[in-house]
Amino acid sequence: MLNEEVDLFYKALKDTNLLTIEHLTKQYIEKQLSPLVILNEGLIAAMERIGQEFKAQQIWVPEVLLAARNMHRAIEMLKPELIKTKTEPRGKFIIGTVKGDIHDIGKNLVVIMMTGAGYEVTDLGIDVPRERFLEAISQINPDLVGLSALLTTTMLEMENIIKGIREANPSRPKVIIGGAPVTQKFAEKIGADGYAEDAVRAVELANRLLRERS
Ligand code: B1M
Repeated sequence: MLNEEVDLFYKALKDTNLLTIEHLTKQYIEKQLSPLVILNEGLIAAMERIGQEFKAQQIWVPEVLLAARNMHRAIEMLKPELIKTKTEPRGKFIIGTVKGDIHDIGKNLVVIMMTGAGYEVTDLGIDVPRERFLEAISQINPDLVGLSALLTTTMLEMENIIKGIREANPSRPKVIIGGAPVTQKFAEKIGADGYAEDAVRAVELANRLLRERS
């Protein structure tokens, strides 16, 4: 996507009028552009700019909240396109953003992509404590659990949750983690089964882990 096009998404994310992002997203869907290109090269690239402005204290939480609201709406519009490839049921997947963390845009994308790939997904939402993960795991008996964190402080909670999961059952479910501050090295350090950089890679990782298991 051209720089000028990313500018359009950036401006639409900052617009208080929800119609701006709706019109723009609709226009790009009608252009038959891949929904993943609209998402990654348009929306996520624009949101990264907003993150940089936030870091530099050029904008404040209300503006970031506005951008998040607009991003949610655009993702809702892309959702039918993103899950078009739905296939046979593959396995059960539980996901949540860990305790202390309320960022959910990336986690919601993982939900959409995993649903589209045929997983039966239970979304525990945001700010999810270890006990809630353990309770859901004992009720649902998932093949995979996904943990998302966007803060360097809350990513530490992932280790605590993984310890709880392993204490209950060392081999099941597989645990995958992700979120902006998370790395492969960190995943290895805390005993996760894998790390995925984005929602598409989360599906690839989940498929690989389940293949290796069987
Ligand atoms: Co927050 N925030 N925020 N924020 N926010 C960040 C994360 C930050 C990097 C901004 C910055 O300073 N540059 C910074 C964290 C710094 C740090 O810890 N090192 C930050 C901060 C500091 C905060 C507050 C503390 C601010 C404050 O109150 N003073 C506060 C914390 C609240 C809390 O959680 N307790 C806060 C609040 C908020 C809002 C509520 C205003 C809003 C969130 C709204 C919402 O989510 N509903 C918000 C936002 C929007 C952001 C930024 C700007 C954008 C995040 C985003 O949605 N990106 C963010 C800056 C940035 O990341 N560039 C920032 C788009 C999204 C698609 O990407 O979530 O990374 P992401 O998901 C990616 C991958 O990471 C991956 O897949 C997705 C792509 O496909 N992925 C997974 C995610 N989870 C995965 C799980 C997987 C696999 C892949 O497997 C299970």
